[in-house]
Amino acid sequence: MSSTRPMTFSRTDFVVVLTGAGVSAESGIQTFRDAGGLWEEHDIYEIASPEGFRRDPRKVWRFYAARRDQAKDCHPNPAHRALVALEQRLGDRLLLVTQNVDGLHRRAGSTRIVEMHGNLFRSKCTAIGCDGYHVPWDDPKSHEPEMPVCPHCGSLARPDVVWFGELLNRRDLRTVEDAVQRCTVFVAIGTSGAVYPAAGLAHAARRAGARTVLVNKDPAENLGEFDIFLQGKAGETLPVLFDASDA
Ligand code: BJW
Repeated sequence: MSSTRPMTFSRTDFVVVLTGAGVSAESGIQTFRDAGGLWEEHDIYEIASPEGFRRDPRKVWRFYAARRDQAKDCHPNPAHRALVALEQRLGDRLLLVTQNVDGLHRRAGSTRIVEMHGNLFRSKCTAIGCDGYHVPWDDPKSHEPEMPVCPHCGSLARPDVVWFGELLNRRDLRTVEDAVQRCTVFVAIGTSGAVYPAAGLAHAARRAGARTVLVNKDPAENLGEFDIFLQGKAGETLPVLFDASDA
C-alpha cells in the first residue's frame, strides 16, 4: 500500500502482534471466512468441535490430513518475513501471538511466538489418562490415511488444535494476557476478529492504554477497537510497516 509508512517504536515500547489466517493467505493457505474459505466448504461445528470429532472422527481426520498436506508444501511469504525482521529489531519487546496452526511463522524464523490454537503438525491422544500425549507427526502411524493412533496406548489420536468450546492452553493464555496488559502497541493482522478469546485482545490492549493497529484486507468484526486501520494485503503492507531502515 503506497500510503503505508514505517511504524516507529520507542525504546520503551512493548509490542504484541496477533496474526490470523490472512497472513498465510499469500502463501496459498485457505482462510476460514473469506469467499472460498474453509467454512464455505465445510460445516464449521462438524469439523472444528469435539462433538463433531466424536460423531465422525474419520471425516475430521480427512479434513486435517488434507490441511497438513496443503500446508507442508506452502512457504512463508513477505508478511511472515517482515515479522521475523521485527523480532530481530525489538527482541524481547515483542510477542507474536498467532491463531494459525500452519507453523509458517516458525518456519520463517519467528521464535518469540505463542500458537494459541495449536499446531497442525502435532497430534495428541484422546484417551483419558493418556490425554495430551503428543503423537509426533513423523511417527509412521500418523501417516496412515485418516485415523492416526497413539503410539503409547493405541487409542485414537486427534489433531493438537483448539476447537470451538475447548479451552486454550492455560499457560499460553496467561502469557498472552500478561503481554496484552503491558503492551504499548497492539497490531492485529489478517484476522476477521470473529473468534474469541483472540478477538477480545484488541479491546483489552486498548483498555490497558495501548495504541491499536489493524492490518487487514477487509474491515474486521471488531474494527471499532482499533485506532488505525491499514486496509491491504499483509504481504504488501508489513514489509513497509515494519521496515527498520526509515525508522
Ligand atoms: C487478509 C488477507 C491478506 C485475507 N492480507 N488480510 C465470547 C463471545 C462469543 C463467543 C465466545 C466468546 N468467548 C468464547 C466464545 C466461543 C467461541 C467463539 O469465539 N465463537 C465465535 C464464533 C462467536 N470460542 C471458543 O470456543 C474458543 N474457546 C474458548 O473460548 O473456550 C472457553 C469458552 C468456550 C465456550 C464458551 C465460552 C468460553 C476456542 C476457539 C477455537 C477456534 N478454532 C479455530 C480452528 C483451529 C484449528 C484449525 O485451524 O482448524 O481457529 S476456528 C478458526 O477461526 C481458526 C482460526 O484461528 C480462527 C480465527 O480465524 P481468522 O484467523 O480470523 O481467519 P478468518 O478466515 O476468519 O479471517 C481472515 C481475515 O484475513 C479476513 O478478515 C480477511 O479479510 C483477511 N485477509 N487475506 C491481510 N492477504
